[in-house]
Amino acid sequence: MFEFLKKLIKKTPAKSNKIKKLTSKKSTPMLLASKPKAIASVVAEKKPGLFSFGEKIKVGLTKTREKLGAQLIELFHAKKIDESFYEDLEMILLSSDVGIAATNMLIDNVKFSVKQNKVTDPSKLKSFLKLHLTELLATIEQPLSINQTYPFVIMVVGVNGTGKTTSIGKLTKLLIEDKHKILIAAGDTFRAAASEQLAVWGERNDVQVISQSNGDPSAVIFDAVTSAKAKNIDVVIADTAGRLPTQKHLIDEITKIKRVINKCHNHAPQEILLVIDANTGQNAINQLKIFDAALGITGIIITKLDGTAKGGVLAAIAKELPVPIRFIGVGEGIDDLRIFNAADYVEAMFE
Ligand SMILES: Nc1nc2c(ncn2[C@@H]2O[C@H](COP(=O)(O)OP(=O)(O)OP(=O)(O)O)[C@@H](O)[C@H]2O)c(=O)[nH]1
Ligand SMILES: [Mg+2]
Repeated sequence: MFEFLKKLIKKTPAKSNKIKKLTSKKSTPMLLASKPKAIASVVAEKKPGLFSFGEKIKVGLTKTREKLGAQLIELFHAKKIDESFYEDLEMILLSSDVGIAATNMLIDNVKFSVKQNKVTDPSKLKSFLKLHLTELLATIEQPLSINQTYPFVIMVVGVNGTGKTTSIGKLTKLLIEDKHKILIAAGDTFRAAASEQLAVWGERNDVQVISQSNGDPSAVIFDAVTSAKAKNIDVVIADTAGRLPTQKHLIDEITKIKRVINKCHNHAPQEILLVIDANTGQNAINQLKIFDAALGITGIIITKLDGTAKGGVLAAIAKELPVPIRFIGVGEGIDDLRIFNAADYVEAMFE
């Protein structure tokens, strides 16, 4: 795990036991172990942007917060806590993309807290709602850990236009800041412009991009992993073409890509990141289910949280198919990728 992440996690308030277990696992990043311990934290100190999760996500979630906030203010001004109060709360959560299962669970938990604390004033409920949402989201707060056999291969997959290539550009920068040597594989051979787009991100980060004109995606990524082994590269990030969960032949193709990577290096790919556009709403769960069944998704990047996304889909994921949210995208720029932090996220949604 990045050293600066450990710092960040320590700062995070009350978590469920589950997440405590997840984040307290003592990992010994092979690469960082051989370097002065301070390096990553020095990098982090020089880059205050990495810590400004709260601010950027707060700006990003302005529209969500304004809408949600207005609804909640009205709700919390209700005279008493009764069934119609909970029905209104249910509607608010559902319209924020939280999904039925997570909404039911949150309402049950809020009801329990109300009873236990003998609360009768509706205005006190906000803190319970925040608490239980944070607990739920904390179960999928598990940062990326680059601590397995090298090269560590990250395969990036998802539906068309969700932000895969852009996220690779941003992630490359974060990993370079954590002192990793990176190689990018242009595994989207479907569109001619795709490798050009990736080449631009390669230049911005001063990182080599392996591509082939008219190449087979599996062959391009195989070449990149082989080259990474020869050059002692730590991390290979492989882009792939966008595909819909309904396009069976393309889902089959991506499982083949995974198999080929595994033939080149039997621990790889160590990470399969699904990139989800936050504006997708409840369809995100469907995307996750199909990509997970085909590939075994190990982590998620939620992009475009700076737009008009309602933001509740993360809670739906936590409840229905809890795959760790590694990062969130809060803009199109190279610094607009944030390590997901449940407490800060909930704070940005509500306050
Ligand atoms: N506002 C905003 N825009 C983003 C974010 N991430 C990506 N984008 C934009 O979304 C658009 C699509 O991004 P790409 O990275 O090309 O998406 P992709 O998934 O690689 O697309 P395909 O390869 O065509 O499937 C671009 O205009 C990006 O700048 C984000 O977090 N916020
Ligand atoms: Mg792309």
